[in-house]
Amino acid sequence: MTLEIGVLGYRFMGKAHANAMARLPMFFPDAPEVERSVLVGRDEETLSDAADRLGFDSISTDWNEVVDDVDVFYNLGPNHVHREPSVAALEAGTPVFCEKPLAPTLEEADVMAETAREAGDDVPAGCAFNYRFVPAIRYAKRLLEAGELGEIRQVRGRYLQDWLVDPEAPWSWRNDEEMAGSGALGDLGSHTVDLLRFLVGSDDLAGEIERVSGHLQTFVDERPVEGGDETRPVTVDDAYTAQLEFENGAVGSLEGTRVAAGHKNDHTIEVHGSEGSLRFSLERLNELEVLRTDENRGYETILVTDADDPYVDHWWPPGHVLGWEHTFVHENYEFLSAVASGDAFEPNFDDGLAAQQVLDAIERSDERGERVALE
Ligand code: SOE
Repeated sequence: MTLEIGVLGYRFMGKAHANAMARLPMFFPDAPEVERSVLVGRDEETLSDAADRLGFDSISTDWNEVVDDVDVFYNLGPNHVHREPSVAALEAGTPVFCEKPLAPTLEEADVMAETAREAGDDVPAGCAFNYRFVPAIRYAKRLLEAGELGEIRQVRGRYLQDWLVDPEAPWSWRNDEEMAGSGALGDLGSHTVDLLRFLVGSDDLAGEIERVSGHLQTFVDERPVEGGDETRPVTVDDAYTAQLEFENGAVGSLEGTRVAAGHKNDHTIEVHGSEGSLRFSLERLNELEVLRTDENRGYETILVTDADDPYVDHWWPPGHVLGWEHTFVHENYEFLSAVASGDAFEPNFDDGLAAQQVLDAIERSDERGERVALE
């Protein structure tokens, strides 16, 4: 059976997912066969060029016509376009893979998660948190779940970028509250929150995040529109920080920013337990650093490229490192396999909603100037 895929969005994420689909038959021969069937967007000319480049058979400028026609619908559009087409697809019984954050607001994320629950387990609704599919992150999860770090006491997550340091950097939908929801908080913080939930969120580790305090800041209030003299207001945060309290009493701190000069896509996670610590950096994504308290003489660097490391046997011999794009191949493999077999897929819309609840609480805390509990 060949799965016909409809994809809304052909820019950054469209390219990343189309590339992943193209790699599947070569490197994951047990993945279901897929056909990049229809590419959805607004402008026919740009869409046709993109469809040729990304290997799609056809184009459509109306997602309504696509959502119940295809076997799987990918929603890779800007955040404000996540809800309506995703809900329509799920109501038509079509599995959906939606980019993160799940929606601009908690209310919209709630509706999406509720629709996904009603659609049932055999209509997977995935939220594309691709960093869960880094082999070193999976390796870290194994260590944590085997109890090797003991009781989890403290976690730290930082996602630093610098593409808005320059006040003349152009305005985009990512700077607009209506379209994006929030700025660094939603775009980057959603990844960090999801990774922490994935790594330490189970009941026998730290559990869910229960209380937060947060602070959001915007440094440049308006930005030039590309190709004109106009400027538009920036209505989202350039940077955020937050403190977390987990169910088991563990504490955490988060940072996300688009103005950290010198940091391009620098996502780091650190976990400290009673028996040891671990740290991961996206800039060295083939490695995991682990310290055990019984050999407390500095971190050991583990090169996570052995054949028995997660996903690695599909690629190259040890040391022939993987990159950012491989995370998309792995998540597409897992998601499309779940669609074909009718198995559950995670991260799903409930995971997207859980991340959104934390982001929303961070915003509420910033507005009120006090620590808030998750609702
Ligand atoms: C832009 O900040 C961005 O592309 C995010 O939207 C992605 O989710 C992240 O992986 C890289 O940076």
